[in-house]
Amino acid sequence: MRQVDLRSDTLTRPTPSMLQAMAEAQLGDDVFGEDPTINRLEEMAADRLGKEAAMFVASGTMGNLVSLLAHCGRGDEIILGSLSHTFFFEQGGSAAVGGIHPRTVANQPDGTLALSEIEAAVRSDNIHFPLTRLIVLENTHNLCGGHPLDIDYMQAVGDIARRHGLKIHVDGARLFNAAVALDVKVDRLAADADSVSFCLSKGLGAPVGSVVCGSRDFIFQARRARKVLGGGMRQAGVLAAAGIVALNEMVDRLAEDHANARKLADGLAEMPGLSIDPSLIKTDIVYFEVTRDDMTVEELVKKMEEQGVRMLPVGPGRIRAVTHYHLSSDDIDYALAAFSKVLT
Ligand code: TLP
Repeated sequence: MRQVDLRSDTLTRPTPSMLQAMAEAQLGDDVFGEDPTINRLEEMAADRLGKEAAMFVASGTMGNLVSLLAHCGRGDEIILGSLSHTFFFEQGGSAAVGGIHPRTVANQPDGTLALSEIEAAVRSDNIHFPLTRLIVLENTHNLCGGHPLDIDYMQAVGDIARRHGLKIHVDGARLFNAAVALDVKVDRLAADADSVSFCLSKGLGAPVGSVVCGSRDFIFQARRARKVLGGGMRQAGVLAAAGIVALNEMVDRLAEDHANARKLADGLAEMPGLSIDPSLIKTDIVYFEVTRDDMTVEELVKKMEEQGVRMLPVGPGRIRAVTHYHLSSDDIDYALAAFSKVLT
C-alpha cells in the first residue's frame, strides 16, 4: 500500500546528493575547530543570514537552549509566546538548565505577539522583578499553523527591543519556509534578530542538525553553552556535509511543499465533518478540526493509517498534517481520496 506520512517534515531522509556529500566529506575535530566541512557550513549559514558567525548544533532544541544560555544569566527573564515551541515542547529547558524565567505573552492566531503586550511585559526597574533580557519569536510558527512573521513585524519588535535594551532570539526552525512563502531574502527576516536558530533537518531534508547564527561574541558564548551540554561534536562534518547540500539544493523547492499543503487544505475544506480555512495555510503545516460527533480525532487518525496515510492528533478535535520532500502532488490526491473513503 502507498505510504503518505504527513506527521512531520522531520521525517525527511537524506537525498542521494546528501549521502554522496557525507561519504566524501573532509573531516577533522570540531572541538579543536578543525573540521573543514563544519567550518564551511557555519560560514555559509552566517553569510546567508547576514550574521558574523554561526555554530552547528545537534537539534533545534539545542539551538534554542544554547542561544538562551548565551543571552541570559540565572534569574533573567525572557518574553516568549504562550504557544511557542520553546515554551511548550522543550521541557522548560531554559528554566531547568539555565535558571531563566519565562514570561509568556499570548500568541495571536498568526503567530505574532501583540506589540502592546510585549511592551507591557518588559519589567521596570524594581527590586521585586527579574531583569528582562530577551524576546523570543518563532518563524514560522509551528502551533500557529506554520504562519510566517514578516519583515514589518520583525522591525516593529526590533524597535521595542532597541528601546528597552533587549535582545531578540528567533526560533527559526522553519525560517527558510518563511522566506520562501514571503518571497524575501532570509537575511532580511533575520536582520532585527540578535540570534537565529534554523533547522537543517526539517523541510530542508538533512538527517541531523541545526545552525545558530549571531555576532562573534554571541557565538563564542553559545559555543561554551553547547560544550557544557555535551554538544561539542568531533568529526561531525559527516553531518554538516548534508547540511551544506540542504542549503544549496533544498531551499527553493520548499515552494512545492507549500503548494501541496495548500492543495491538501483546499481538499480538506470540501470534506464533510472537517473544518479548516485554507486561506490561512502559508507554508507546509496544516491544522484542521474534526467536527463530527460520531468520530474522534484518534479514530479518524487510525482509520486513515489503515489507508496508509499518517497524521498527528494534536489535542482535542485537532489534527496536524505537514508536507515535505518525499510527498508529491499525487500523494496529496491519494490522501484526499483516503479522507473521502473514511469520512463518507
Ligand atoms: N518540532 C517538531 C516537534 O517537536 C513538534 C515537529 O515535528 O514540528 N522549534 C520549532 C518551531 C519546531 O517545530 C521544532 C521541532 C523545534 C524547534 C525543535 O527541533 P528539534 O526537534 O530538532 O529539537
